[in-house]
Amino acid sequence: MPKALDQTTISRLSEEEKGFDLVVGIPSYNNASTIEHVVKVSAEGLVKYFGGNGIILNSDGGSSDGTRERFIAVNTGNVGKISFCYRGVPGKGSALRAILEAARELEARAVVLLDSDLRSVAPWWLQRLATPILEHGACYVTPYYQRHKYDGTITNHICYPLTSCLYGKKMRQPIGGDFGISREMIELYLTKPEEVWQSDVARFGIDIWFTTLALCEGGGNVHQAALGAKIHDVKDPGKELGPMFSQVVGTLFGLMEVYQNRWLDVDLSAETAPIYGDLPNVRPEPVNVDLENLKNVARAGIDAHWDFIENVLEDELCKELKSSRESGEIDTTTWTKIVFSYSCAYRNRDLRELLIESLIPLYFARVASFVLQTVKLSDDEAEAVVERQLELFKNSLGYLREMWKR
Ligand SMILES: Nc1nc2c(ncn2[C@@H]2O[C@H](COP(=O)(O)OP(=O)(O)O)[C@@H](O)[C@H]2O)c(=O)[nH]1
Ligand SMILES: [Mg+2]
Repeated sequence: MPKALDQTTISRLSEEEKGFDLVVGIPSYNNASTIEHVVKVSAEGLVKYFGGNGIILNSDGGSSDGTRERFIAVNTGNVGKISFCYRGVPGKGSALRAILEAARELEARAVVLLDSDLRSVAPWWLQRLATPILEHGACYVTPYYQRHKYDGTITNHICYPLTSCLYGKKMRQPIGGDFGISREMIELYLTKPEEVWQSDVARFGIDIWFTTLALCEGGGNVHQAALGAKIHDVKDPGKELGPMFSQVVGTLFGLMEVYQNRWLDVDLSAETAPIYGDLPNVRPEPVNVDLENLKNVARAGIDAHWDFIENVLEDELCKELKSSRESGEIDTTTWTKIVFSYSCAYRNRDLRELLIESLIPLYFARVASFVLQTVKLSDDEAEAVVERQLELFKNSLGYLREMWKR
């Protein structure tokens, strides 16, 4: 029985034909100014690449700016569309749960999820995200975008290096938001217990949860879709990313315990998941970072949490960190050990809230340091810095394993 769909929506879905090749799912919460474009592009993509064999769903969180009305008003020709409000914990994860449930009701072969604040989305994105599933047996597809060097900071400094080195597949955008999901994975996600859907998975933890489960339980056939630039409503890391950070990183650390048998005693090579399609030659929009603000927030936060931080990290590491307390910057080596130490400590339920709270200023200091390190570098050169950071994570796995077992 669906949990995130209400009876009215279930009845509406039951009137649709069954067995679509593709469901396009668009979560929204106050995206009236951008959703129209995503809907138009989805309809075009469905017609052009899938012979119209699909439907567009909007799962809204109770927008007050007329998002749903905008969605409904778009003329999509013969392509059907349905908008509904999901039930459950307010958040992106609940919105996506409802889309998966709807896709299951419709017996769709695959779902493509597209964020409603996307401006660079194009019809061929659907083909790139769905074809690995429909034609090449993939269970799950993450996006592969060209992003500005300062965009995607949680991805670059935590999710990408940690997920790649733990689970043995490099997926450059594990929390990209635009995913392709197979029928098998839909089923698997929906069979997870209710308590999961009451956690941060119901919020912004959903993306890393999707990806981690696909890597650990999906049988290994995961792909990346070459999509070009991701242009959407960006957030300044020092000002707006706090709650998202806590939901994403809390979920990621929590899953390390669930799936410890996948990485604790297994040596993995971290090979790149196949990239489907040619990378278009595009230049992403620059993201502005308020560096002074970032460093100030970092310094103040590290100061405020110093006693706690000292308890979490080994003495040696604390000594290294003392200079960061003044500079508001953290280098890659120190950062790697901090992330590993925090992930170990996260097994203690009582500490979780404080751990995340105190990790945020440390993360800001890492981002500040990265910004300074790459200020004169092109996006490609900055990418090489991210890759080197991943290498360091990989080479330091022994440190993590030893600490985890202690
Ligand atoms: N239904 C619903 N959608 C949400 C909620 N929060 C975020 N979203 C949607 O999730 C997508 C990603 O959110 P966004 O804020 O752009 O996150 P970011 O791109 O990862 O920084 C967008 O389509 C949002 O509309 C929510 O509480 N409810
Ligand atoms: Mg966005």
